[in-house]
Amino acid sequence: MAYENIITDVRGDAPLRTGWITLNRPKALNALSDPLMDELGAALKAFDADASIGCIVVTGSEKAFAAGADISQMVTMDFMHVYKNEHISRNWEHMRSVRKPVIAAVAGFALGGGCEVAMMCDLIVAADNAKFGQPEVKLGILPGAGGTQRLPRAVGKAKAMDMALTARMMDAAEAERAGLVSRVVPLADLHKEVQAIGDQLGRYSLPTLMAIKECVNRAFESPLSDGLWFERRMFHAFFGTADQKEGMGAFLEKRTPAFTHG
Ligand code: DAK
Repeated sequence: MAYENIITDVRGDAPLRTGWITLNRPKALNALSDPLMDELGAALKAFDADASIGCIVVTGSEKAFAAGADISQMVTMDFMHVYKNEHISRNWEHMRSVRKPVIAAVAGFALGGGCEVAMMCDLIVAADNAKFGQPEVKLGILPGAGGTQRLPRAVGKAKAMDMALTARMMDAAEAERAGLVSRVVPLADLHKEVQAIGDQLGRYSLPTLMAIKECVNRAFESPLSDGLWFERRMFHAFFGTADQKEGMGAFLEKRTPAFTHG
């Protein structure tokens, strides 16, 4: 598929490489238009299905990860249009079905839908110029792609209410303190640091990474007892894998494991 709103490329030197998706509508600060979200979904699906890829990175420009859903596209929409066309859910939910780890590499603005897309990723690595916010209130709408649900789970009610009710932006340092982002790195090093994570994941067993992701996500969907039960069963299942024998064997033989992803 030829893309017009994103750029894809493959990077890294680990056995499993990293699929990069760069949001590329610089004139609109990567506003998340329908065509862009269609392409993002297609690229995520393609990398998820590619056996040579171990993890996926979603990034934007130095100025903006994404400044939100495209306001110029939404301004004339009415209820029946968004309802009948499944506005947002139709092409924003692909991220949730990706089984490989997805890293958001965020520089600049991650606002509204941009912040929500970042929160749908598994980890967020922020450049020191990153700014996160849910400013929808200023437009007379509310966060509609998970902002009222994922943000309080990440940063707690106090910060989430502050951001969503007042539209206050959080800088990278505050976002790290609050638990929204995993790491903050200098802007100049963002791609290098994120690729280092990609290379590290690319040397692990992919099914193990996928299972860890499933289990951690389960923590947000179920009571503790169910989550622990799910984790235990998954843990038991991994004693049936070649990668468990290889990982433990390699440790005891003091060598680097050569995982076969089986
Ligand atoms: N949409 C469309 N265009 C945008 C945009 C956006 N979200 N953000 C920026 N742009 C465009 C600007 O209009 C401007 O275009 P030109 O005038 O040059 O043609 C260009 O990008 C550069 O922006 P600025 O000139 O404003 O740049 P500044 O550096 O001065 O300011 C800013 C940067 C990020 C602070 C500012 O652009 C800004 O406040 N942008 C809007 C941020 C925002 O309000 N984001 C939330 C959008 S609402 C739904 C679920 C979810 C959603 C909706 C519905 N349903 C379930 C139905 C999600 C909604 C949102 O995300």
